Amino acid sequence: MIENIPKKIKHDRRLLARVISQIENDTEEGRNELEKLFSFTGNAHIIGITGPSGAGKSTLVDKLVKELIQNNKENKKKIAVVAVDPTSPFTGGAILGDRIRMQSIALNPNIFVRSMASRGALGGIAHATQAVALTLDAAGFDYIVIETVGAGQSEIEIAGLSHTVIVVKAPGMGDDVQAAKAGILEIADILVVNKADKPGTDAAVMALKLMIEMGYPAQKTNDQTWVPPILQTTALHGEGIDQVAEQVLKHQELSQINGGWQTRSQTQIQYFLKYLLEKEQRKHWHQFQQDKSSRRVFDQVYARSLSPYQAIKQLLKQ
Ligand SMILES: Nc1nc2c(ncn2[C@@H]2O[C@H](COP(=O)(O)OP(=O)(O)OP(=O)(O)O)[C@@H](O)[C@H]2O)c(=O)[nH]1
Ligand SMILES: [Mg+2]
Repeated sequence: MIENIPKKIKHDRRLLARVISQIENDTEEGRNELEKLFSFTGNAHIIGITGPSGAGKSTLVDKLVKELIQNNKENKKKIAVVAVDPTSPFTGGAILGDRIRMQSIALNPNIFVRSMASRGALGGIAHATQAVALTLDAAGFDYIVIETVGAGQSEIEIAGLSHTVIVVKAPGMGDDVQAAKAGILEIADILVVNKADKPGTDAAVMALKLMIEMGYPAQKTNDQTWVPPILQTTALHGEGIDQVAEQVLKHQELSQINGGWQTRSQTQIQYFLKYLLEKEQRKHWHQFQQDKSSRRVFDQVYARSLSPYQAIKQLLKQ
């Protein structure tokens, strides 16, 4: 048992890395540690970055983090990056790739980069990511950038884990507007068309603009309504990154004024609680399956003498 973890992980990176692993793997030690850290969380601004594979998210993160650090020379902001990798932990290839693409930030003492393999654990990826983010929050990081591949579920989940969501697209990646529409409007705070050096950029920007205009009719917006800006970047050459950083700071500022920030922080907590509750329920389920009296209830349902609704009521009573 490590004494005074909250203080120590602020200064000891190896300890921080170890604690993160325990918390990520949801070990008993990890849960104990998070228990101690929890009251020190709630300060970090969490930035989620999602979008199709290969859109340039990691390249953009690398440049964005540098920009945010440079923006804040005087008061030395600390930034952590969590790259959630969808590939198997056994290949390791893509994780290494992320490390290389984020090379220029990995050596800065105010920046901490962490890759997570997403293992396909039952609903656990989002939870593990969130637990890691809480640890970094307690360790005093001002910004936590979470990169995840935008594939179905994880795209929705990232919104529940972040204060600012950046959706990255690249021109000519074949994701038609219809498909892009699903979910994007609900989750994107900032839209980025990366690889603006490639043909098709204008068309991609136009398509997104139309979508935003339909979603946010001008007459309904007011000073406190955030309308997602559409930015163009060539992350590879660091072009347009200053605007992304500027919009992130603007969004952070506005959401702190209009209450959006606090609402999202509460949503994040709700996600965490929901996961824990569901986990408890899964435990119940395993117990039911082993328990004799539960099996009698099952038998009645097999025989159609009891409805599933009644059965659950009885099981919960036991
Ligand atoms: N032409 C061009 N290529 C870029 C740009 N940004 C990134 N790339 C390249 O696109 C490829 C994918 O970039 P990544 O940053 O790994 O993309 P990603 O979205 O993180 O990919 P995954 O993590 O695998 O989903 C790399 O070869 C980058 O060098 C850009 O602005 N222009
Ligand atoms: Mg990446």
